[in-house]
Amino acid sequence: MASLARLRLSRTLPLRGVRTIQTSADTTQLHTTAPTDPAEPFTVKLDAESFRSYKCDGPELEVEVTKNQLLTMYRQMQLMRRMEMAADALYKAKLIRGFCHLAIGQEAVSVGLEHGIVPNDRVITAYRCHPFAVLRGGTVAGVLGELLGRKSGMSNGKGGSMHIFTPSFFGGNGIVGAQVPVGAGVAFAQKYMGEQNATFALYGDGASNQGQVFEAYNMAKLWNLPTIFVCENNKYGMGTSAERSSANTEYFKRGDTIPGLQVNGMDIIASLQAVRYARNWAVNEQKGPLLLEFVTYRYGGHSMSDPGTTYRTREEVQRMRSTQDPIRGLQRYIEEWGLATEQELKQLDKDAKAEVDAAVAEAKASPEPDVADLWTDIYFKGTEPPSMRGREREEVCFVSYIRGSSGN
Ligand SMILES: Cc1ncc(C[n+]2csc(CCOP(=O)(O)OP(=O)(O)O)c2C)c(N)n1
Ligand SMILES: [Mg+2]
Repeated sequence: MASLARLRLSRTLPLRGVRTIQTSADTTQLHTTAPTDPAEPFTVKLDAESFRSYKCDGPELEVEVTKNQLLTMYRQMQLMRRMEMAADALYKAKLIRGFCHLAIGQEAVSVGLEHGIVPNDRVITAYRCHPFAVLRGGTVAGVLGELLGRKSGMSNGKGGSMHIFTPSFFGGNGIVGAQVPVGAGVAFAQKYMGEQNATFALYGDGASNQGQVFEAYNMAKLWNLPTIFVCENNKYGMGTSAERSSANTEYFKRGDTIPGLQVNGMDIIASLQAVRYARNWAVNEQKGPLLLEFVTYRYGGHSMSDPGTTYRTREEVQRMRSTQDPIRGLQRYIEEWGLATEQELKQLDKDAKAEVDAAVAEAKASPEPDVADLWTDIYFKGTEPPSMRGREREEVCFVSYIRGSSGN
């Protein structure tokens, strides 16, 4: 459809004569008629500018989706945004302290990623981690409880915003870039164990210049690991624009011998297709690592202490919100293709808000950890090891525990 949303973020890129990525949220067209059965697949066609590839062909523009899937993605993106908005309000009410980084505007990346992978794949990211934690098996109440430092939190209230995990989600990491080699290591384990899975290691445009990122690229390529390096290019690293920090802002081309794919990260259907392609590349075709760059945008500041308006204009943020929003983009598809009415989508919004309100109440009602909990673990429930060496004076040897002795 023709709309204001055709405006391209890529106009701001300084390189002349280089084809730029489409970053509008609503340029996908219905290819075949949408069926009445909500579970029956139908085909849509992405804008030709949705991807740019490097040393690979890139995905097909025709994407198979179902009504159920599109509605689920819509509800989940709304839920993620509502959760982050609740975190924002709780922070401003001084109920959340410390670091807190929100991903409002970037919902098509987390939700699109989740829909393109399987539960046994692995995901690891930096501190902007709340949506991934929920989508990978956590709950909104568990994330908000963690942010509030309550017992009901996913790390029992002792990890805080940046340190949330599930069995398939390796956090939540505060040291910029450090999660990238860890992600390559997780993929190494998958390959070593003969699993048919991949690891998606996410990092930002700011992190992308770190030496350890390139070290991880090298090992992953050398050993043909199923690692998908995912650069969430949201245009800024704290208050520094990508153009000011990176000599080469085409992050998908920075893997040297590792092929890459740049994708419109504001269109959830393009995001989904890119993730499917990447997973197929690493798992089914066993071609080793791939570098996936999502071109996206964060509406808020870097963290709660950053108003986000000193290094970019209010107009820029407003323009992105009003013309390229991923949730509004999917809403347009759903309405135009006759999959649901505006009223039905409003009801999904209301349901998401009610779920988040209930989660806030649940988290607030949970007590803070006991002082004795200073000595207990912070594992996601059900994944605790049977024993931890050195936790208490009596517990001196984990190895003897495994051998079947009493553990003393
Ligand atoms: C090793 C290290 N250096 C610096 C910091 C401070 N720091 C936190 S976030 C950040 C910017 C990272 O930006 P980017 O990778 O683009 O991620 P985004 O915040 O945009 O998601 C910096 C420099 C840190 N946490 N760790
Ligand atoms: Mg960034």
